[in-house]
Amino acid sequence: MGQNGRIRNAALLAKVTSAEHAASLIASGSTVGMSGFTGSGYPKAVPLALARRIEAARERGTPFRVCVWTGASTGPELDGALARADGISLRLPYNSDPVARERINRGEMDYADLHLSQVAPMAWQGFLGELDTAVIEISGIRPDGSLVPSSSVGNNKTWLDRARQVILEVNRWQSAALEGMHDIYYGTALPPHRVPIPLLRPEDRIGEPTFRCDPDKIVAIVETDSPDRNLPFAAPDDVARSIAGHLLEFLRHEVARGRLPDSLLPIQSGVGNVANAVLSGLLHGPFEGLTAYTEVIQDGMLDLLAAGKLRVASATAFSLSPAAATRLNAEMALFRDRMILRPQEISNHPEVVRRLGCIAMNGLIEADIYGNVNSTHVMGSRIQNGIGGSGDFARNAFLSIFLTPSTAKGGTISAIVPQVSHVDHIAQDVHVLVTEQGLADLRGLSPKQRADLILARCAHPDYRPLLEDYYARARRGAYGLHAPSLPGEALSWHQRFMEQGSMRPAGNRS
Ligand code: 0RQ
Repeated sequence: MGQNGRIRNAALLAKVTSAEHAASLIASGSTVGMSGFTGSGYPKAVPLALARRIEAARERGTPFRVCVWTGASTGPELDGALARADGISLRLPYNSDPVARERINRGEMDYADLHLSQVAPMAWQGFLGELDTAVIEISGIRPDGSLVPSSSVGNNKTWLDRARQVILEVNRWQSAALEGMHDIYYGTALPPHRVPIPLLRPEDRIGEPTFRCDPDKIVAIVETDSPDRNLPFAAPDDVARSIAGHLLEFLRHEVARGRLPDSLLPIQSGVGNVANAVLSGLLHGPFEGLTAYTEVIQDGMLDLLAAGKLRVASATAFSLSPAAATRLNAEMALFRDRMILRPQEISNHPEVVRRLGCIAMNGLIEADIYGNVNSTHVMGSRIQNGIGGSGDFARNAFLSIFLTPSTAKGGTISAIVPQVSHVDHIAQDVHVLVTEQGLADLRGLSPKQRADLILARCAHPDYRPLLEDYYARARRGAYGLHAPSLPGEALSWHQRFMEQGSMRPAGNRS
């Protein structure tokens, strides 16, 4: 049934229409909840049609903008197209699209950067406002009308429940074998009716394999056959390999001291070069029977699953290179029973992260000598991406690790600074800091002990003397010697970069 065989319910098949017609049902000024998480499972036809409609409206002199809520980042057909058309008034809860980022940083588009686990509960609390339309990519519709999720789950359950009207994109590109892999938990509630999330191990299934949706709310169904935004993966460079090396040595040490089990604890890992290097280090490392309780399943996790090193991976989305996506689709039988995709309020749930004792591994923009971390704002005011799930995991992890090269922008910026220009993760949530220079285990240390260790182990040699000089003068300062600082001077490093293009003082540009 259905042009692409994925719509197995006759009443819903009758609602198949064009992307243009579906987009015509979205009103200017309304709020649209779209699917999508780290470039997977986002709608690919309706947002493009909506962007064309917005551009046509502008040419007629009628401004047309919508609020866009998603799971996390999407793809160029959604954030890119709508931002290019200047069609987004407010975006939440995460963005990594370069066109949207520019608009946000030019002050032309509002952006609410939220903890990803909190978005669905906030939508239920009501202060975000009404949700007018849900536009959700799925991989199929069952005869009973239940919806088979696609390559991400994100906030889709909540958008389908909260929206006044629902538009579906049924994407044949997504593997039919995804059916049965998802675990959609319907037990969440607002206080005072909250109950414990009954998830005790990463492999536990506590919900249903499909989304429920009132068929009367479904106003349009669009059939597509389009790939996710799968970006090619950069192979780990020497810096990433060094960071991974320090971290793996530390994990071995923690196991030897009896502070971690042999199979470690459920890992959460970000995406990108450094995370990739850590995962390939685990592939060749001594740990067996690993588990992952994380946001996204990336290439390295597939390799670990295929090698039998990783027993199970629980997440809310895939984030794969084109080669890995092709591999997953071809070898789904090998992987599917060991992967679970859940709503992001569960994949990132603080209660579950704390109970399981996750090992959180996240990137950063800069850390200060006391271990406070800025993950989001370059020079304190330009948003890079957003806090994403890093706060959900870092605050609640058994072991919260932050990983970064010690410099950025060709060495003109030190990632270790006297004082971060924006704080996402306070020092209490940063247990371990790793750069290619070394690893600082900050657990249980006082501010001055942390500073000594970060300077010695993590700072780049080009910047270490400058940091040591600052810190020595701060320790002679008169105001407070618990966490010594020279407030007037601390942010001068950022000032220097903005004025001179380097954090090194003039005359010190070797
Ligand atoms: O910008 O591409 O213009 O050169 O920031 O930096 O080095 O490519 O590193 O991709 O790991 O991103 C914090 C942004 C790091 C990411 C951040 C510039 C740098 C480059 C990217 P260019 P890199 P990464 C897990 C939980 C928050 C969300 C999160 C992030 C760009 O890790 O978004 O953790 N984290 N989610 O040049 C100025 C500095 C800089 C700097 C880097 N000190 N000053 N610019 N950059 N450091 C998510 C999942 O599980 C999916």
